[in-house]
Amino acid sequence: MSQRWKRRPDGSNWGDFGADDQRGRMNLVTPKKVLEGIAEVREGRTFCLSLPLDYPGSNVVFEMRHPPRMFATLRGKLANYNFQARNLNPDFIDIVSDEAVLLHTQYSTQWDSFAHVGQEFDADGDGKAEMVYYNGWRAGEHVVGAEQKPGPLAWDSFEGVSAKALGIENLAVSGVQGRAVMIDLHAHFGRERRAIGYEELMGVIAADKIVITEGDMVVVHTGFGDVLLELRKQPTQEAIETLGAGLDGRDHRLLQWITDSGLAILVSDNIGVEYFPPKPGGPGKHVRLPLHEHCLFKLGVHLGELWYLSELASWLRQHGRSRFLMTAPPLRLPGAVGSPATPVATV
Ligand code: UVW
Repeated sequence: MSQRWKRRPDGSNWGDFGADDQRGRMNLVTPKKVLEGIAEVREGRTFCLSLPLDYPGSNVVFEMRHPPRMFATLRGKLANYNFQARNLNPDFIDIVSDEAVLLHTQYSTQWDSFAHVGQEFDADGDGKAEMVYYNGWRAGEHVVGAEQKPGPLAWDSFEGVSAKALGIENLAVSGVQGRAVMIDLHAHFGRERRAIGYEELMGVIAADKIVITEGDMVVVHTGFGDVLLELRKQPTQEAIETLGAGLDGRDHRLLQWITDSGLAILVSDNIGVEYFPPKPGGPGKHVRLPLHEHCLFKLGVHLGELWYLSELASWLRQHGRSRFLMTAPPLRLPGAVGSPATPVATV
């Protein structure tokens, strides 16, 4: 396939992994990196890095994202839940339960695919911006939007959306296993609300003697996962706006560090990895979410958000370590722009 763009965004790597690439920096997670991750397994101890998927609770964090809703499937006209097989044959004694779930894919512990955030950008060089995503894949043609079809239920009103390219299944098939490195901001800044720029990040990396090499998966602990658990599914606007650190996407040196470090993916236990709501940008046209732009749109770096990292972070600190084996596939759900995850750390 020939390249889909004539101009690529400044600072992007479009085309470097091939004209059709949909894996981005996951290309750097080679068999050697998986073996490096496995070499970090010394105790055989595992940590679940997911919140319960019904956290944060309510829709206060993002108005459009709601907790999972579960439904019994139907068996004839009966709910297929505690269903007595004697309804099929009086001699049967089995009972069966089965469900369907309405799951907002980015409600809780999740991955962002590259189809999550694109940009109005003049990739074909005709002087007019078009809607494009990583590597020049296009809105409409590849990331196919909804017909504005009214429906009786909130979730079927805009049916038919699908990322025909860049969907999260591309991440799933890569396995998402390799060496990961913890940066523990919480150990240095506590729950202070703080936009972490390049200088502060480098300070933490130096103080904790952290080494990141090409193809490592980087995990940033802010303590926000504990905040959410303590709020017991009743998050408050105040907690969201006053607690926890985030990476400062408006700091160009921090973005350049993401480029130069060779990190393959970037994860946090906070809402959006980056400081959110972001600091004001501009003047002139600019993006709302600069770290999302840099990672998802320019570099092909998947973002993991709302993970649960506290137990792992404290274990690593107690044992003087920052590296571990991470295994974190999303759902292999074709066409989805995001996915819940149940990541596992092994030390
Ligand atoms: C933000 O909007 C901060 O995050 P996302 O949409 O990736 O969950």
